[in-house]
Amino acid sequence: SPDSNDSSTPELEKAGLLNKTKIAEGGRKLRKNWNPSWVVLVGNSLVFFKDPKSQTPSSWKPGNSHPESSVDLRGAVVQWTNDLSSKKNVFKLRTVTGNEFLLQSETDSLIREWFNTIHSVIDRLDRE
Ligand code: I3P
Repeated sequence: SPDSNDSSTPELEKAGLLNKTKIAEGGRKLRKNWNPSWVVLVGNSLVFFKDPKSQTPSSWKPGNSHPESSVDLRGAVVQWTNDLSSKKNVFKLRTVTGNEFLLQSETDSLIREWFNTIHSVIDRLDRE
């Protein structure tokens, strides 16, 4: 479409199903609650959707679907962790506001791709 490179329409960089739990809010520890989440990386944000069965890669657009929450990646940190979960393939995402999430997949290659992509977005924002 003619608008596909409009700066007001950030490019969808990645979308997929991950297991997610929030473990801290504003630096305060939360009780874990793992759930499958449809995760969309678009522009500087990671956007989480509930009900992954009803989501498709094209349904991230505002109006098509209701995000559960959204994370600003500017100043965020990602870090692999073996200590914060009994699950394998877990990395932690911490935002500047002190929100912390664990993201996990049973598929090694898939979670590595997510880590690398998010990491590169954070690096790009750090250099701006
Ligand atoms: C938690 C649940 C989580 C587990 C967590 C448990 O119990 O089993 O899946 O995290 O471990 O406390 P509950 O359902 O009673 O809240 P992992 O799967 O990531 O290990 P934790 O307390 O050691 O973090």
